[in-house]
Amino acid sequence: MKLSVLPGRTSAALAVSVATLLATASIAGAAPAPAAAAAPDIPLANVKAHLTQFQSIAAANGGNRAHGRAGYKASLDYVKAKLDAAGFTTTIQQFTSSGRTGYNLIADWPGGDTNQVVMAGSHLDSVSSGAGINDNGSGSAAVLETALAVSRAQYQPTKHLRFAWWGAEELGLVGSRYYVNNLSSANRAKISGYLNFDMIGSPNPGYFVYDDDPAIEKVFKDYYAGLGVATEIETEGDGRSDHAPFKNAGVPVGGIFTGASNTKSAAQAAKWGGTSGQAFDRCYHSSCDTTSNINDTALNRNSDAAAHAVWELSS
Ligand code: DTR
Ligand code: ZN
Ligand code: ZN
Repeated sequence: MKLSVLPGRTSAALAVSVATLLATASIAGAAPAPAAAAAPDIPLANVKAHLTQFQSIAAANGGNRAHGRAGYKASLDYVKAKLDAAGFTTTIQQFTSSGRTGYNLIADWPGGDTNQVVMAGSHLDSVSSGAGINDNGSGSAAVLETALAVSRAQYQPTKHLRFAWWGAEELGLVGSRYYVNNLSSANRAKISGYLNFDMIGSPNPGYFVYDDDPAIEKVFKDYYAGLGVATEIETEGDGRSDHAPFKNAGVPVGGIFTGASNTKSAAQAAKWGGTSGQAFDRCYHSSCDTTSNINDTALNRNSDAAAHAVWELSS
């Protein structure tokens, strides 16, 4: 049985854990079943630090991080540098859309069965009207921090982990569709699931779970149930984000979402808090989608949900 020592555990705590384990084993007469490695907590401060970086990048590059603009490439370079330093194998996939060059960033975590690939992704581009911090800095930062947590833990799951940051989602899922269309059928068949994170920190949040693959949906719903948080099926636009090309290619997909321009109902406000009669994100696709346009509780819960699903589905 491999004892994974998560960063931050004191040696005393580890000693207690080992002693308890041995005691249990000796009492029970048999070693307990190996516990599935649990995902570590994703520090909200780390996720928000990435959002601050994305906002600074937008401010230094014409006010946005849109496809084909300097702010997008600077965002990609920021994310790639973090992943390279953390031991990922990164690949930049280039494409052209609307006469401008776009880029996907793919990061593979070495190890695991490459015939069973678990992917987690988010679009990194914003609209041209603003910095795109909730849409979709929130998903991009959560996926980045989940990948960095894998590195910190030196997690070695059974399945192979691959993370992706898509370009030109706002132009019509261009980057993710380009990726899927350029997979061989053999490589496409190796993807056992794709998890999508697009808008997961909305200021007036709902807790929506994609109702696509039932097994993936259950992982998310069970996670929130453990927090005592009610969830609803995502209905604000099936197929309106980067999971759609994977789903259309037959890959099991899932994801979470905190809402965009739809209005929160009184019943939803009663169970989730926030303001009824108001959009989940009043700054959707607007210049006010800044670091002030984030609900910390939602971002915290959903970053942890992302890590939980990655650990659970790859173990
Ligand atoms: N297309 C996304 C916003 C969006 C709308 N409906 C959903 C459902 C699930 C995820 C995202 C979305 C965007 O503007 O990036
Ligand atoms: Zn958008
Ligand atoms: Zn989005």
